[in-house]
Amino acid sequence: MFNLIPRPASILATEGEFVFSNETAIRIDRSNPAVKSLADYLSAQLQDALGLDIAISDLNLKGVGIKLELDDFADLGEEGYELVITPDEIQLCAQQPAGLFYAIQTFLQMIPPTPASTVRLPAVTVRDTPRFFWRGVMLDVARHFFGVQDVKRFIDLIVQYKINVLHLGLTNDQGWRIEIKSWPKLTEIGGSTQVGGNGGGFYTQEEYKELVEYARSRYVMIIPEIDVPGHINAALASYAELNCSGQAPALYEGSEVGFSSLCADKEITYQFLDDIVGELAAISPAPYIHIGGDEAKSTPPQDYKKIVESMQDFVLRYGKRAVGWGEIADAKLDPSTIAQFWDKKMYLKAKNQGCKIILSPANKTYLDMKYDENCPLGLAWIGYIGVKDSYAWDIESLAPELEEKDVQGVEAAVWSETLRNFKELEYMVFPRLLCIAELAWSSRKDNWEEFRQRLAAHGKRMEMMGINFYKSPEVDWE
Ligand code: TNX
Repeated sequence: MFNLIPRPASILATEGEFVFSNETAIRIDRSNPAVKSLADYLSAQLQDALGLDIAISDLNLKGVGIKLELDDFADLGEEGYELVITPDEIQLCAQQPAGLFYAIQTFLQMIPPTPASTVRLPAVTVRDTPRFFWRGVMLDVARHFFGVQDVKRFIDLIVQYKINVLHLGLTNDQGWRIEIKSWPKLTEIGGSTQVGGNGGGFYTQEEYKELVEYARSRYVMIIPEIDVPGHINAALASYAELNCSGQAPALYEGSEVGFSSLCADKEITYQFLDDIVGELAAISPAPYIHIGGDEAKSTPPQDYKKIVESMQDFVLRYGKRAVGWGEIADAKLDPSTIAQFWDKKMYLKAKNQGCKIILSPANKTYLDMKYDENCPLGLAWIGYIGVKDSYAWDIESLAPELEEKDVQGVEAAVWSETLRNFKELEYMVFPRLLCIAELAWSSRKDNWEEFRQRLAAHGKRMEMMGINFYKSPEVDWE
């Protein structure tokens, strides 16, 4: 009926309809600051969607309205919600503020993208809880840098589909994007360029905190990634003493992978990692730090283990849990560490060490892969990924040895070697991110035909938001 993405756990049509008017107000208990700011958010979004100035009034006052309420709904958990539309009122209820935020996202998707002068919503009861706690997307800001404004827009776009983790790839061969005060040349030198030259950039710690706060207010957790021991040329170019040879290599503006490595035999390598994790832990409230670990093709296996294990130790010592790409399972992992699986059966070694797994299979979730051979952007090393490809998979088809409980969640990845600006990024991310979001939130019901029809209705919505999405011929866009 409403073409919601992700599909809610249950949706039941009831009698009648709710009609918006000038008297429609948002009604809340003003003493709760989280609810108050959710009401402000909803009011601003409705202003955009309907052109109606919707006041915020007190829960106890009589009148037609949209009620936002926290109550004791234990079965809704941290993020679940109930959304009830009747002819008399609209109720958004949850146990926790995050649940209310998702009720709001669902509600906003119910409003027609090009509303008539009088907006009517059919009566309905929605009860909804997520499948996974970790519904993520990784944004590579190292290959091409995306500034604070771009990242904020990205957050605004992804939360509509109930994504709650933004993993920022802050370092790579081509750039170091986060200020580290004890190692200032990382950004002075290492942040000065990007793929193809022309630009570069980095976040100061203040800007990073601003992003974290912006994300937090939208119930998104930012996970910072410092990729070691490979993908490290930007740091090696900034500090000669980090190199085994003692010589700094040139900055790198190409797109190859696997050629750089930290030096396992040097004491300074561990001082460097300790300093970075310490500064990062101080500005990042998220309980996880991502340590990379992928494609370290120039690091001998013994050195790889030594560096990954030390990095994991620093992360634990600063009170965080480590996340790393699947390869880290070659090292000895703490069971609290999470392995992000992208290829082959990498997940088995991690599972055998008692670790949880994040599903990011490259052939389904790497949103920098071309849609098809005509796609002007993107890479194709794992093949093309059409919209249906990113939708039609699940744990049992992908990783039959894993059970639902082994899986921490699902994460898409937006590598940016070929993505020079935000419009190009949007083209690769949308609509495929909606497929991943559905997989991460909705209990599974693999039905491409049904999903494809719901997706068709989102074309107008994405247009209204100015998203440069790919109008895939697999979907009959409305
Ligand atoms: C693989 S698989 C990478 C990235 C590249 C990406 C390009 C993995 C964890 N890393 O370094 O940017 O492919 O598609």
